[in-house]
Amino acid sequence: MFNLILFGPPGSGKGTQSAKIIEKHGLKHLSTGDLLRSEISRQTALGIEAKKFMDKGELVPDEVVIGMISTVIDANPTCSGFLFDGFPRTSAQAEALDKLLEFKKCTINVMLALEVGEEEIVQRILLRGKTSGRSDDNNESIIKARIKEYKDKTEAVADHYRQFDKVVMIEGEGTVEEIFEKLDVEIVKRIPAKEQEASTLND
Ligand code: B4P
Repeated sequence: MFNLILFGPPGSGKGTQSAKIIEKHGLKHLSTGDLLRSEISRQTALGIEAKKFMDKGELVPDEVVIGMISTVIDANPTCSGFLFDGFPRTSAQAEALDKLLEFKKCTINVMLALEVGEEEIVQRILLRGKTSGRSDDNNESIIKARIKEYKDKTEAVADHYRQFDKVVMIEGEGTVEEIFEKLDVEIVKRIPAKEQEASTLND
C-alpha cells in the first residue's frame, strides 16, 4: 500500500492537485472536506453538527472526523493506497491515523506539503466563493478564521511527520500543471513499482 498525505493551508490547492494525482496514480481519494460537505447536503445528524463549525471557519471536532475516516478505510480493504486530502488536521487526528494504518500493517509513506502565502490564499478562496456556493468561501473574516485554525492547530501536524523524515515541502504558487509536476516527481520516487505499472496501464 502507498499512502500519501497532501497537506497545506486552506485553499492551497489540495483538492485541485488530488484530482490530478488520483487520475494518474489511482489511489483512493479521501477528502474530509468533501465527506463533510456530502453529510451536510444529505442533512444527516453528523452534517448538521459539522456545519455549525464549518460556517464559522472552525475545525470539526476530532472524534467526528476520525470516526468518518475509520469507516472509509474499513470499507476499502483492497485498494492500492489512500490519498489523504485535508486530513489529518490536528495532532490527535495524526495519532489516530497512525494507529488505524498500523492495524492494516501499513503506514504513511510521505507527506507532501504545499506552501502558499496568505494573500494568495485569501484571493483564491474569495474567487472560488463567487461560484462554489460554499458558505465558508465568501466572507473574508471566515477565511481568516480558517487560516488561524490552520496556524493554531494544523501546522503542528507537519512536525509530527517530520520526526519520521516523511515531509517534503512543495512551492504551491504557480500554474496547476507546474505544481502537479513537482508533486508527481516526489510520488514517482516513492511509489512501489507494482502501483506504477497499474497506473501506466490506466494512462
Ligand atoms: P477543505 O474542504 O479541506 O478545503 P480547503 O482547505 O478549502 O481547500 P483546498 O486546499 O482543497 O483547496 P482547493 O484545491 O479547493 O476544508 C473545508 C472545511 O472543512 C474546513 O475549514 C473545516 O471546517 C472542515 N474540515 C475538513 N477536514 C477537516 C478535518 N480533518 N478536521 C476538522 N475539520 C475539517 O483550491 C482552492 C481554490 O484555489 C480553488 O478555487 C482552486 O481552483 C484554486 N486554485 C488551486 N490551485 C491553484 C493555482 N495553482 N493557482 C491559482 N488558483 C488555484
